[in-house]
Formats: sequence, C-alpha cells, structure tokens
Amino acid sequence: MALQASFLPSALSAHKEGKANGGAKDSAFLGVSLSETMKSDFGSSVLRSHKGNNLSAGIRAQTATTTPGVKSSAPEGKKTLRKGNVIVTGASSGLGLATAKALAETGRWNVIMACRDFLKAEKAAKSAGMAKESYQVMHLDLASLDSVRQFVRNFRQSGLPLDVLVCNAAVYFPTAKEPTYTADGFEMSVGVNHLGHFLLARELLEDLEASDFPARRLIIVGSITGNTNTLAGNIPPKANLGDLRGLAGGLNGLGGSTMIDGGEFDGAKAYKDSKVCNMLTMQEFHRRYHEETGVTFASLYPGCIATTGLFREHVALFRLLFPPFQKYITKGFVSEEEAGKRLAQVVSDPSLTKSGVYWSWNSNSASFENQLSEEASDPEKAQRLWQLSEKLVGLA
Ligand code: NDP
Ligand code: PMR
Repeated sequence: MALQASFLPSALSAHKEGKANGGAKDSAFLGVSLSETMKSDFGSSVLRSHKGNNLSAGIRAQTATTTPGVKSSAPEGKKTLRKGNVIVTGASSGLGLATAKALAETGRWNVIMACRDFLKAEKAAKSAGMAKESYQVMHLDLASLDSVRQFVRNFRQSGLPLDVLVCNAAVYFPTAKEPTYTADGFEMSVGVNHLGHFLLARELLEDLEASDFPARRLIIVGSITGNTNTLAGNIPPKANLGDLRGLAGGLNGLGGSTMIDGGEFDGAKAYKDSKVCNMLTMQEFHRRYHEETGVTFASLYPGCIATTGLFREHVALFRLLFPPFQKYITKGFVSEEEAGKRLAQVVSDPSLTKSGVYWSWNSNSASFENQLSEEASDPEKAQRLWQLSEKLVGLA
C-alpha cells in the first residue's frame, strides 16, 4: 500500500515516550495495520465493514436529508421579530469562528463569541469580515469553573435572551508526556472539553428554557474519533471511559489517575475520551430535559477539518501531511467554511429540530442521523458520567 508508514510515519504522531520508534514497523501506523484498514475502509467505500465487525453501522445513514444552506432558512422557519441569540464557545478560530461567521452573515443571528482570548476573538471576527452589529465577544475560560460561573453572570447581565448554546471549544494534546491541569485541578482535555462545558450547559439550561424563541437548542460538538464503531475511532489510542474510576477520583492525579478510566496519562486518549463525554452528555440532557423543556439537544461530527488550530500541539510534519492525507486518502476532509455551514445548520435549520441526534454529513453534504458507538450511546454510562461530573463541578 502506498500509504503505509511512508506517508505518515508513526514516529510523527507518537505521543508517548518509548512509542516514538518502538514497534513502528513499515506496515503499521500507530499500531494499526494500514494494509488491513485500507483493504476494509478505503476500498470501494469507507462505509464498508471492518474486519468482520460491522463498523459500517456507525456511519450508515438512518435518514438522509439534503438540508438547505443556512442562508436560506430563518430560525425554525417561523416569523420572529427579533434576531436569535447564540452563544458559541471557542469562536476565535476554526469551526467556532466559521460557524459564527456563517450565522452572522444570515443577518438573523446575534453571535456571542465566548472566548478565552478577548483580543484574538475580536481580531478573528474582524478579519472574517463579520459585521460589528452581528456579534459580541464575551470572556470565557473553560479551564476555570469560576470563569464559567462569571460568564453566566455576565451573559445574564447583558439582558439578552438565550436561544441556542453551542459547546464547541476544545483542546488536544497529542504529544504531551505529562498532564496539565485546569484551575480546579482537572486534567486539561477533559476539564475544558467536558467539565467546563458541562457546568456551562447546566447553568444555561434555565436561560434556554426561558427563551421565547421558536426553537431552543443546545449543541455539543462530538467527533468520529470518539466512536469506536468507525475506522477513525479505531486508531490507537482508542477512547474508553472504562468504569469511570479516574473521574470518580477527581482526575487530578493526587492519589488517583488523570484519565477517566483510571489508566496512565495519554493526551490523545484524553481528548477522545472527552468527546465520548460530550456525546454522552448530549444524550443525557435529552433524556432528562427534552420533554420537560422542549429544548433540542444535539451533537455532531462536522467532518475532518484538518487545517484548524486543534492540531497546534502536533509535530510540524503531522500538520503538513494531515490535510492532504484526509483530502486525498480518507476523503474525510472538509474546509473550515463547509464545517461552519454544517454546524450553523444544526443551530438554525428548521429540518434539524430532532432532539437526541448525533448529526453527520455524507459526501454530498447531506445531513443524516448517525449511529454512535456502543460506549458513546450507553445510557448507564451517561447517567454515571452525569452524576460524577455534577460532583466535580460543584452541582451536587
Ligand atoms: P480550534 O483549535 O481551531 O478551536 C478551538 C477553540 O477552542 C479555539 O477558539 C480555542 O481558543 C478554544 N478554547 C480552547 N481552550 C479554551 C478554554 N480554556 N476556554 C475557552 N475556549 C477555549 O479547533 P477546531 O475548530 O478544530 O475545534 C472545534 C471543535 O470541533 C472541537 O470541539 C473539536 O473537538 C471539534 N472537532 C474538530 C475536528 C477537526 O477535524 N478539527 C473534527 C471533529 C470535531 P483560542 O483561539 O484562544 O486557542
Ligand atoms: Mg484519522 C475514514 C477514515 C478517517 C477519518 C474520517 C479520520 C478522521 N481519520 C481516518 C483514518 C485514519 N486516521 C487512519 C487510517 C489513520 C492512520 C494513518 C489515521 C490517523 C490519525 C491521527 C494520527 N487520525 C487522526 C490522528 C490525529 O491526531 C487526529 C485525532 O485523533 O485527533 C483526536 C485524527 C483524526 N482523524 C480524523 C479526525 C476527524 C481526526 C481529528 C480529530 C477529532 O476527532 O477531533
């Protein structure tokens, strides 16, 4: 196979000491035999099954609808006299910025860009050409629960109703040898990507509930790499929350583990685990609150946006080769602009109001309800995750 090792040598993305060269034979990339995976997943279709396991189930459309572009749809298609207010976390770059821009351009949304770096966000909005009256930047550092609570207070002081919340921000530390920690002492990837968003979403649920907007939505960005029913989700290290013993121990490394499953720190796995948490949280919100509040809860995989800042911590050669690899080999690549339109659809498209759904898009950019992996759709795990997360963020 032309792709084998020579294309993306495993040494470039090995994230742990001792793995950099160890065992990386020409036929394997990060421990995955490409000849196996290429045969099964890059042959005639990436939707085919993998080594006898029905991986294709995870990326099979249950319902496929070609959704209109965001520009052509008013929020929920109903007449509304005011603009919708949408909070987008991590809107200073990548998917968040592209989504903010796509929504702002419709003229029907006021985007609250919830960002840790105020100046960077202002500059990003300006250089993206967003009209001044279409957005505000508000400070939010998801690596601090105090900052999350302060953000909620500030937002409420603005007097704006909240119609849609998009939990988009994330960090990824694939090459870290040692964990880093949030202000509250949680391992950073799960602390920011899951726990910070968990508190934010829990706090703002009552604001969404109070809104008079035709459709209120809470969207948490997920990913294919947290779903082990896909090829991408089977690239080691695989997501696995285990029995959540590390989370129960506080994820702070003090006498316990910094990993949710209680294992040794692994930055790439911590990110994937955090995405499983995001997808489980969305479903638990749906089960607990959809009927009672009418709010739509959704998650999505926007496609592989291989050019974003998410990979800033990866080695330079990875960053160089990853976009062409995704573009020409896996064909999973999407531009930031296209991904932004997809997330903007989940925010505002009248045909995407179903709650509890994990949205994906096919190669024609038609949205479909995707199937989550067994772990990412396990209701018992979701409930336990919810309860432990409540304790860690001070809600229980
Ligand atoms: P980027 O790195 O471009 O964007 C991440 C954003 O999160 C940035 O705005 C960053 O702020 C912000 N952020 C990071 N830490 C914090 C924090 N402590 N508090 C507040 N904001 C923070 O990556 P992407 O656009 O790729 O990622 C966006 C989402 O898309 C993530 O949820 C990711 O998991 C998901 N995703 C991405 C895929 C991809 O292929 N890129 C694929 C599937 C899902 P700053 O600008 O200050 O760094
Ligand atoms: Mg992956 C259909 C195949 C496919 C898709 C859609 C992705 C998405 N990836 C695929 C296949 C492969 N990847 C294969 C065959 C390999 C081995 C060569 C591979 C490797 C790989 C690495 C090292 N891929 C990666 C990495 C990362 O560091 C990225 C990651 O896991 O971040 C957590 C990543 C990704 N691949 C994707 C997507 C979307 C990512 C980005 C991150 C994310 O989930 O947010």
